[in-house]
Amino acid sequence: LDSLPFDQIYTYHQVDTFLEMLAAAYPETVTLVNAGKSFEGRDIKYIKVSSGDFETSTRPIVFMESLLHAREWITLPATLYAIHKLVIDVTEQDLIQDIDWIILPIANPDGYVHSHGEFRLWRKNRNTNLGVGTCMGVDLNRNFDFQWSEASSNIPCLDNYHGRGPFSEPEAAAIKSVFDQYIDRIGLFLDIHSFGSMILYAYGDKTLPPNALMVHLLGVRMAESIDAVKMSWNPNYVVGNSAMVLYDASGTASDYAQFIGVPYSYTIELPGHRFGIGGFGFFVDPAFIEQAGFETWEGIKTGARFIRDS
Ligand code: ING
Ligand code: ZN
Repeated sequence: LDSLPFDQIYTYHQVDTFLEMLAAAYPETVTLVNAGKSFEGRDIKYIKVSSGDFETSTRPIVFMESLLHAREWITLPATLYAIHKLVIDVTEQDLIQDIDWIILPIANPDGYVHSHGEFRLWRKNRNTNLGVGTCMGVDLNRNFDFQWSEASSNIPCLDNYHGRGPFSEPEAAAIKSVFDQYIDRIGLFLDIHSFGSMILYAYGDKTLPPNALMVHLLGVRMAESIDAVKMSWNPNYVVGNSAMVLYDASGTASDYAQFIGVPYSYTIELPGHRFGIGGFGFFVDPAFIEQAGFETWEGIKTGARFIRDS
């Protein structure tokens, strides 16, 4: 447990076991919670990390999540690295002194399992879409209740199919339940995706939140923290409004978080495989796994300290 190797990609089951062991080994700081069940019935677990009593604390919360999209495997070790540095190998005590954390490593368990066994480039969840069409899966990052269906697809066979309605998918609803419970304390939301080396913020229709200047500022600072330690062959991070930098999108988790009042909400696109072209950017270079965790952690720390101090 104290030497979780960072040179490999863990399966859903291995992560589940790890979280159970972690909660058992560190009962003072870690609480394991089940946010709900996936379409196929897998648990969607997250940990709460606090040096005090999480529930009665008034500390700001950093909420981070990964693998909302199944094929974005590199995001998992990045999240596990953060857990490692917060709980097991604590070198910077201040990060748990005045900040509480919610970390949800596998937001789309069914899709993730499918991407291991059946189809490596699967993105969506595994809803059977019975009565809607013959293709499976809903894009969980189009299923949140902000501008739902405005810039996404109603065709179940497409990778950005938004589902039957806002929060129709149990995986998106599970994340919503976390927001519902802790919205007053969540100061920073990080939805970790890949790939593209980008830090993206609201909104997916090119409009901006009222505090966009500050959101951009913190985005730049997080990017600078990562760029300072990144591999030379990877590009610098690009920071900006998601629709201006990338493409229009609606119903995304990070837009939803910003809209309901989380002051700083980002989608972070980790770097792709260095030899990746097209879909191959999702493949994982074993030599980059630990580095991905290490460099992303630099950005996360910058974000966490900023919201603590502001
Ligand atoms: N990219 C994100 C996606 O869901 C995104 C990009 C996020 C766009 C948030 C707009 C808002 O398409 C990946 N790689 O999933
Ligand atoms: Zn994604």
